[in-house]
Amino acid sequence: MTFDISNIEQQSQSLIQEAEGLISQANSMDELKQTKQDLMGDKSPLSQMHRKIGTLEPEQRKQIGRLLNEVKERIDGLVSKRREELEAQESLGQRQESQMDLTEVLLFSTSATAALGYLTRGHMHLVTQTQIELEDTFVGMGFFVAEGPEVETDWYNFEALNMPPDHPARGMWDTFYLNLGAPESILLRTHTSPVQIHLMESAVQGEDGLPIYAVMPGRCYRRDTPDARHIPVFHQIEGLVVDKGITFADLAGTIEAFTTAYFGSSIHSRLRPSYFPFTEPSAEFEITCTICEGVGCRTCSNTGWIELGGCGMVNPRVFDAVGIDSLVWSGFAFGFGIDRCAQMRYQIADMRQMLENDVRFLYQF
Ligand code: FA5
Repeated sequence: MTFDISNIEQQSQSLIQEAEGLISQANSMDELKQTKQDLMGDKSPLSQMHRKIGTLEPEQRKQIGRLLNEVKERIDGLVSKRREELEAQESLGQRQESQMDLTEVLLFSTSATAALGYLTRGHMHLVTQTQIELEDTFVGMGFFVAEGPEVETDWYNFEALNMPPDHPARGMWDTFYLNLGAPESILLRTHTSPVQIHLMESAVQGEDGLPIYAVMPGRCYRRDTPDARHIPVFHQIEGLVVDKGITFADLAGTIEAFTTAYFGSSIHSRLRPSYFPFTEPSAEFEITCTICEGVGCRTCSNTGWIELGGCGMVNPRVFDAVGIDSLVWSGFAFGFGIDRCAQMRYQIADMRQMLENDVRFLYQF
């Protein structure tokens, strides 16, 4: 638009109307800046008009000057108003982006505190709860609870358990080594069985002596590829009984008594021949599938049974390693996954969920 001095008032009105339309259509600060430049910049009709004022008669100059100043102020006002609107929209958008989902608070809360909208206090992780329940079950059966180190020497994790260097059974456990080789390998224990060795050593050397009826829970580490039933850092609970006249029937009876005490009377156990270097004979023990209660389902591959752990009679070579006379004493040992136990008990499809720290998962237990 170019200004025609003879029609200045009408043209001022048209300019204001045009400015209103353009300014209201500016949807960002950049667009608004450009619109202002088009309306009021050096090349705008308004500036061109200002430049012409000098050529007018003094009286006309005053009148048109005032009119153009009013147009300029009006456009300035429209631009400022639109700027404020855009700033408000921008900060609302930012707040919405960074906003917490307050409905999650209710998700994490128990029904009692949900009404108040408060976060509940934290609670023990499912695996810790399961460990404590397992310990209680075994304590109720006459066992005591012992612990051992997570960082072990090769001797405790392998050699004393009848796996000398180069024994092929070491391959059963893919190991994280902290220091491989001389003078002795240091590693993260692959199972809780080395705690058997610590216990038997201190029973022989210390005051407690024999017999032993103990369970030993703890964290274990393996270079296992994570899947629905395996994680690289998991938990086992080991059992060890050393007494006079202990037989395989005691082992089978103990496993069955534990299974019904912990899982309920509809769940039973069975033993199947297996191999572990530190027990002879050895077995895998299975329990009735907790998902289908023995009928057969996908989880148990339609067998009705699920493997929980390994067991067997303490190998006399292990007794030799710790200085216990195997002609006088006999015993059994077992070991199974605490995480696997929780998975079975609470029917958790994928064990990896236990490590993800998603409180919506954890608060279910
Ligand atoms: C052992 O570790 C033997 N030490 C058990 C044992 C003890 C046998 C005493 C005889 C006498 P195994 O590698 O099968 O055995 O592991 C036992 C159980 O630990 C498994 O059945 C499973 O429940 C659990 N487990 C093993 N690896 C993992 C893993 N990567 N993630 C979760 N659970 C695991």
